[in-house]
Amino acid sequence: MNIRTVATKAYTDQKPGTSGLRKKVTIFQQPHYLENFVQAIFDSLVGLQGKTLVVGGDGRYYNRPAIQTILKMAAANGVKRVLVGRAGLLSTPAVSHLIRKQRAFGGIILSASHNPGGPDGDFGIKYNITNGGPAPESVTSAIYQRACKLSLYRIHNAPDIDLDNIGHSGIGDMEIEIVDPVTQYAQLMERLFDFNAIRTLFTSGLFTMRYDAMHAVTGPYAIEILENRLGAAQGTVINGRPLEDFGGGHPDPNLTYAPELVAIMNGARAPDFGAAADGDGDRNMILGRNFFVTPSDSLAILAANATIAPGYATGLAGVARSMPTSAAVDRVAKELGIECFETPTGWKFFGNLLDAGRVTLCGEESFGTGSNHVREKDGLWAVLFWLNILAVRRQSVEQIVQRHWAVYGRNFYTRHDYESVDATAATQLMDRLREDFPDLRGRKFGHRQVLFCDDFSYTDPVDRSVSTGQGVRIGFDNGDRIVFRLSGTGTEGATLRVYIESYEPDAAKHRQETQQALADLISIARDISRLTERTGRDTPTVIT
Ligand code: VG1
Ligand code: CO
Repeated sequence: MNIRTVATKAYTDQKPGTSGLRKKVTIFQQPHYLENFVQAIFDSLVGLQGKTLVVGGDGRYYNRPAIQTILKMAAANGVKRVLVGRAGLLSTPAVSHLIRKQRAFGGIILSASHNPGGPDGDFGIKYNITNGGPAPESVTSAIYQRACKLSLYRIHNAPDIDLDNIGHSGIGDMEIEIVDPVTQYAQLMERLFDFNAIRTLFTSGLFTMRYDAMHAVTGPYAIEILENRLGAAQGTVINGRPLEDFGGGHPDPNLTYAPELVAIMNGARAPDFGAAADGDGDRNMILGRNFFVTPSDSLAILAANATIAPGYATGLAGVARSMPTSAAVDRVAKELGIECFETPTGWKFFGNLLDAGRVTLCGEESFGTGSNHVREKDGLWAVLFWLNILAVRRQSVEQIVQRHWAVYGRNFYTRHDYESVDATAATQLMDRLREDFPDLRGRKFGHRQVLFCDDFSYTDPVDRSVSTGQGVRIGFDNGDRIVFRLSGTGTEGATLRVYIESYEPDAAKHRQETQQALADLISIARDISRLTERTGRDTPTVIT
């Protein structure tokens, strides 16, 4: 046999966060670090032998060597077949789709999503289960437990596999198939959306778009779908070539990290529609001409207009949003008479609701929107959904949003991130906030009074599993809300996220600038948490 069993020492820091294990590349490059985690995954999966896995990543630095290692280890651990995206590329939603379509046992995604890449950047690895979705906490904690005790891993002594050509190969008894990363995903999109209507819009000469792939994984998907299949002008997709360091950028589609697209959309003769996706293709940003659509509003608008798209023509079973996401979609759900769920942050919490058929659309304030078509959030899907709505309604992005607010009211919303804060200081800030609950309850801040404060805890309505400590919520009598959370995806110190929301029914006030409209609440949030005193920061690193 060509299988080697390698003695190794356990690493005790391999605890998956909000979305898989994310660390600096240099951490992953420590001896056996990647191998240990992969073996911990394989050891924790009951029934993996003889089954199929899907493997791919966002193309960042270390993607290729990691895939080679995973293939050799999969062969040594009894996997029967692995599907790999050509050049090692597969977007997160495309992996989710392939797992489902090929009835694979699961998939491994190499990505640190929106975190920067390159030798000094971040790398990540996450495991997705048979339904195509991120492993739930029961699985990720089993993997972590296993990693803490690991003493050996198995790997096949095989040469590297050619990842760049479509076709079949193998290692030992294990078959490997290199597949086109785009084709099956594009077919799925064609089934969900009215490609004819969108093509007519693009070829009318009255509509232009810019899509920023941020040199990350969605470039090939967007070029094939938008330009080749839908007839958008060449050059609609910018930064379309995946690069190992994302061209030095931060592949996070927001107003701060996508400055090129933002400048185009705010410039002279701006296109009608702008969009971007993140490193692994599961996030999206939606822009109109000189107009930004908050992800929370985007979710609400997709829900309100869902039946326009053929894939959702029969209506929605229900909707779900993460707790910090604004309640804009709740109002739509109420109007539609469908269920609306509030889950902890992270897509893994939507899986059970989607599998049980309780919800059709889900979303997070962090630029994530998706549906039951896969079990991940899906950036291009959201962009195509918007295109379908634009093609049918023939109004501008801004008009669609303004009219939505006129009907439902506007949930003013912002998130302030304080990145790379001292980890102890951040933890203490959260602890103190919790200690202050009794004192905060009922307290008055100008015309507002604190109605409730708690640490969000969630009981999954399907399997009754309980997740605690999911973020501090402070709710006011007028519906305003402040949420504090520590990020579970960062790799340096701690990132404190402060989420601020205020509902405004009066259409005359809907055109206010967001930071201005929320200025009061923003300063209440800073006072309550004694943010500057406790973190040494007086301004956020990123505002979305
Ligand atoms: C962030 C977002 C969360 C999202 C997660 C993964 O997590 O807030 O909504 O699901 O990233 O997105 P955190 O713990 O840093 O707040 V991605 O595009 O990295 O897979
Ligand atoms: Co992502």
